[in-house]
Amino acid sequence: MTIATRSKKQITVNIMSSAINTNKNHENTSASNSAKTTIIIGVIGADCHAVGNKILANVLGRLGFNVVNLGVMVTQDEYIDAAIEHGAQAILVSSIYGHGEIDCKGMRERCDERGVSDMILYVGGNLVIGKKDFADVKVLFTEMGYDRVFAPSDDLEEVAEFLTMDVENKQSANQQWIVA
Ligand code: B12
Repeated sequence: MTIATRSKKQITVNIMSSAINTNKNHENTSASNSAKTTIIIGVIGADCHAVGNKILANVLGRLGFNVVNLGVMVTQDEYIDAAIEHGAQAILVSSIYGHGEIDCKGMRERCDERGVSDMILYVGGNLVIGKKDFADVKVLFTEMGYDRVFAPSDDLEEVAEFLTMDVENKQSANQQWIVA
């Protein structure tokens, strides 16, 4: 086994052992609380698929985000409550069981109603039932107001890069607005 293979295996073992730990509401999985960007994650609706959520929390925490993990079966208002409570810059919604279209609809409008119109909204997972062209899925969720839409196989390091870029853009847009 090469060093490269061994370290990849070790990372997988670490992630999987984290995935079987008991989940708690508002669990904070970041390496350090001083991380600048706070994100809210959770699995929406009646969806109880827990493994991907734990992996997301673990990986994004290790990549330097302050992750507030709401776990599974999260309502739209619970995400927004947590985002307001923790001063989060982004909400990452997961949907795995195929009912994403129903559960995720109205989230952008709810953010507007709750006074957090500039919240960055990402969504990912198995968003619709069965096999559908992902380009169509992307259009569907973008039209609902999600800033970015991710397939299950998308690279989480790239997700982190998008997050950093979108947060920076949001902050500079807010600063321009204050100056103007
Ligand atoms: C384990 C499992 C279960 C377990 C869940 C146990 C648990 N508590 O976790 C049980 C048996 C309970 C279950 C139940 C059901 N399941 Co199930 N389940 C699975 C299975 C086999 C594995 C899921 C998993 O852990 N994957 C591994 C993780 C790592 O992947 P992931 O969840 O996709 O998450 C990754 C990505 O999606 C991505 N991601 C996720 N969210 C987000 C968000 C953002 C913003 C980003 C960037 C990325 C991202 O990152 C994650 C980490 O890499 C899958 C099949 C499969 N092979 O995927 C079916 C599957 C997800 N289940 C399915 C279904 C239909 C169901 C049920 C509705 C079945 C039923 N009729 O009862 C119920 C739903 C129950 C409920 N209320 O949620 C379907 C969903 C079909 C669809 N979406 O079209 C699947 C795909 C099986 C299939 N091929 O039909 N299930």
